[in-house]
Amino acid sequence: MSLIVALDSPDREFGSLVEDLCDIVDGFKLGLPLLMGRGVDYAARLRSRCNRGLWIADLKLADIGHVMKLTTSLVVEHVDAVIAHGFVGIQGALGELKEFLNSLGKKLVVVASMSHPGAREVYDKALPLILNVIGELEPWGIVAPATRPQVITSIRERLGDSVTILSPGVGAQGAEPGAAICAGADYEIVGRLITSSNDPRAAALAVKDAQKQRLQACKRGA
Ligand code: FNU
Repeated sequence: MSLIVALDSPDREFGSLVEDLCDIVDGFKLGLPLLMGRGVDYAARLRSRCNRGLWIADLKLADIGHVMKLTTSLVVEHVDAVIAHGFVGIQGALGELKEFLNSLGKKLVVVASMSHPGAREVYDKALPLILNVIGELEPWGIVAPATRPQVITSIRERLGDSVTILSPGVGAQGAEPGAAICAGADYEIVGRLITSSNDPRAAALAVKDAQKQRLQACKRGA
């Protein structure tokens, strides 16, 4: 199963957790609080504890291309992919960022919709427009909410199999492990359910097991 662990707390030493989870997860996503609190070099220190899997900087960029590139350049050497918002559009923004990341052999991930309840207020309404942007831009990956699997299904139908879908919202935000994968996601992003556990390795293994069971059930049409 496909599991990426979100590391967000700025005041937590994640080194041993990363080492503990390294052989059982598919990657780590570094949040803004962590990167701002610890400094971008911390990404390199964490990565030295687990040099495998997909490492993502969740910068949630939403600016002109010039500034998104400047921000990205501060951390990009330590990660494989960077997350940006889709609503800023292509010209003078995401197009420039994608070109910059391509030139470095790095991946762009664009937020298609978000996992919190307020995403219904604007994001859901804007989804068709954001999907136009994503369809034209063709980023490596997109973010879509595990909390609303029907959104994932409709995005997958619209964009096909070529895009990688990463889904946050599992655990602390209410989605059950495996639900997003059943709906068409490639990876589930899980933070607090694992990082706040007394035994993060056991929690991650439990998520993987639940994903497997859910996937078997949904393949049977349950
Ligand atoms: P957890 N995240 C999210 N929803 O939660 N990048 C989104 O729509 C989105 C995200 C991130 O709740 C969030 O920043 F686009 O503890 C956090 O790092 O499992 C993680 O996914 C969820 O953390």
